[in-house]
Amino acid sequence: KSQLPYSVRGKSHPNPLARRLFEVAEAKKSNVTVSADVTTTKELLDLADRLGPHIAVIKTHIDILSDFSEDTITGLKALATKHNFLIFEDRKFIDIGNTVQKQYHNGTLRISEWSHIINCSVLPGEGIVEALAQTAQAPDFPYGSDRGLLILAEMTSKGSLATGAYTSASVDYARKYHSFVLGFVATRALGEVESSVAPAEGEDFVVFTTGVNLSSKGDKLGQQYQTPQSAIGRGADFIIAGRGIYAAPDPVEAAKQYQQQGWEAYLARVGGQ
Ligand code: UP6
Repeated sequence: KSQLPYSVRGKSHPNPLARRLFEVAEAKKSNVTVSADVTTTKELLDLADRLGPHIAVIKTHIDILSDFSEDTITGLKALATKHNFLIFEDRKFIDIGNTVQKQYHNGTLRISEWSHIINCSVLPGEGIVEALAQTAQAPDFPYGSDRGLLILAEMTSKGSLATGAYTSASVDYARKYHSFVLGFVATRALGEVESSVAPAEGEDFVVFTTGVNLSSKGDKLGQQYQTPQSAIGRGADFIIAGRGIYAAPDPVEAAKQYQQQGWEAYLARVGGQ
C-alpha cells in the first residue's frame, strides 16, 4: 500500500486520469466515492448535487435507472464539472472483447461519453482488457486520455470466487495494460499478490474499495462491510460507500462523516504529511 500523499502521487503518476483523481482528492480533501444506487434520474442528480462538495467520485449503475435519457447524461456531466468530481460507471464489463467494445462505446448507454472510469472482470481473460484499451486508445476515440479502467480484482460478497489465480491474473493484466488501467477494485492493496508480469518502475495502481459502511456489518444478500479505517489501512485509496451514505437519514451529514473518517485514515497511513 502506498505511504505517499495524494499530492505526490498526483504529480508523478504517468496516467493523466490518475493524476486528476489524486488532484481532486487533494483539492476536496475527500477520498469518498459515493455509490449512488438510486433508480431515477431525478434522485441521482439530486444526490450528486447535494453530495458533490464532499466526494471525489460518483459511482453509478446507470442500467438501474428506470428513466435513463439524454437528461441523465447532460445532468451528470454538468454536476461533475460544477462540483469537480469524476464519474465511475460500475458496469463490470464481462464478455468477449468484441462485445464489450460495443457495450462501452456508443450503444444505448453511451458509457464512454460520460464516464471517466469504468471497470471490468478478467474472467473472460486478457482479451477484455485489451479490447477496452484498444477502443479508448484508438486515434479517433473522442475522449482521449480522460478515460481509465479499474480491474475488478476481488469482490466483497460472501463466497466470492474472485480470489487466487483470478486476482493474480488481474494484477498481470493491469501491469500489461498499465497505460489504460488505473488500478483495481479490491479489498486491499495488491502489490504483494503473485504475478507473472514484473511491475514497472514506480508502479502506482489506485485501489478502490467497495463494501464500506460505518454502521452495518453486511446485508441479507451476502454483502460484507468494513469501516473506512479498516479499508484504508489495508490499502484503499478511495472508499466506496452506497447505502451507508444515500440511505442514511441525512445523506449529506453521512457523506461528511465518511469524508472526515476517510481523510483521517488516509492521513494516518501517510504519516500525517
Ligand atoms: N460492489 C460491491 N462489491 C463488489 C463490487 N462492487 O458492493 O465487490 C458495488 C455494488 C454497489 C456498491 O454493486 O453498487 O458497490 C456497494 O453498495 P453498498 O455500500 O450499498 O453495499
